[in-house]
Amino acid sequence: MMSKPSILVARAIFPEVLQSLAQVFEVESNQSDEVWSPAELTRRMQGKVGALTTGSERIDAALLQANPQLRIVANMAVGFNNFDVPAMTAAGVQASNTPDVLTETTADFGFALLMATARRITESEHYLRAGLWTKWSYDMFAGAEVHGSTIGIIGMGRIGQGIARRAAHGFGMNVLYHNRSRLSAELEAECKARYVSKQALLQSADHVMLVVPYSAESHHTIGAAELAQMKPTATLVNIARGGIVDDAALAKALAARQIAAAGLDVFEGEPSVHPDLLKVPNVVLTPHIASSTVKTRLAMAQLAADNLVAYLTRGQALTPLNTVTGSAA
Ligand code: 8YV
Repeated sequence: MMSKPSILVARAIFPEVLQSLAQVFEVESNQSDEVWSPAELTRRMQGKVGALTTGSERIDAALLQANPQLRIVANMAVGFNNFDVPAMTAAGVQASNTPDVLTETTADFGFALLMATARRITESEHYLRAGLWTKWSYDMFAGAEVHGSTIGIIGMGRIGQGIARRAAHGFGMNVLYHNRSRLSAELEAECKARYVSKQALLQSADHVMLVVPYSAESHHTIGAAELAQMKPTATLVNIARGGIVDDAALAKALAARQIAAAGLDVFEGEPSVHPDLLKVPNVVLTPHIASSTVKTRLAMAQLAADNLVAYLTRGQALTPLNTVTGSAA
């Protein structure tokens, strides 16, 4: 009998997904969810033809060079800035991600963070828990209106469009967007979204939502200069990636009330959070959970696993990020 191909599952995942992988592969797993250094990850990859990673594991030229047997890395995330895709292609390694299965769940969370930020939900809860609530008052935690206001979405991919639909159809919001390319007229009409320059968006939006993928080009899309263009009553929400916002500049702007509030699910250098963000009250902070419902995280893990099986048994990934020559199983 032929031995099963060996794969690495680099982080803890749903036991049922691990079990399904074990039917097809010899699996080395990490169910204790240890955080491996790059050197340890490189070492664990030895002898593996496939790997399942999350956004926290970096796949770069050095790791690929030390593992010439590797044929596919399946990311359990739609974002893939942890992958050096050109290096993977050059090394003949298939890259895959998990698009679509998380779109609506992540758009829901973007809206949740927008509501919590505009309506000061966590700030007021902290006040109540601290025993400071002694009486009702007319302006207690008075926040910004959401329904009927203007949202500016930067990054109009699948998740951005999901947020636009919620904003336009559910909350009667005026939707502006900025993106590298314009949507088709049909999609713009469906999302009731109007394309504007980044500057016009920053100047007129009551709520700015960031849903752009991270790249050298999108690094610090929002920094001191952009924050200065926003309305003093505006809110900013980042559900995209750390590094898209200059967190130090944002903390300063929040402390100075240059903008009203921010909601952040992602951070530069996470899981570390800029200490100045922890000091300001007008920011809602969550630990990178936008896709985290049981159903969606299971679907993401299953799709990543299915990519490994499809590529290593049939030579074709389901949601590939690159084209690899000589990919036959
Ligand atoms: C993941 C995400 O949970 O899909 C993405 O790009 O940011 C999240 O949904 C995270 O990257 C862990 O893989």
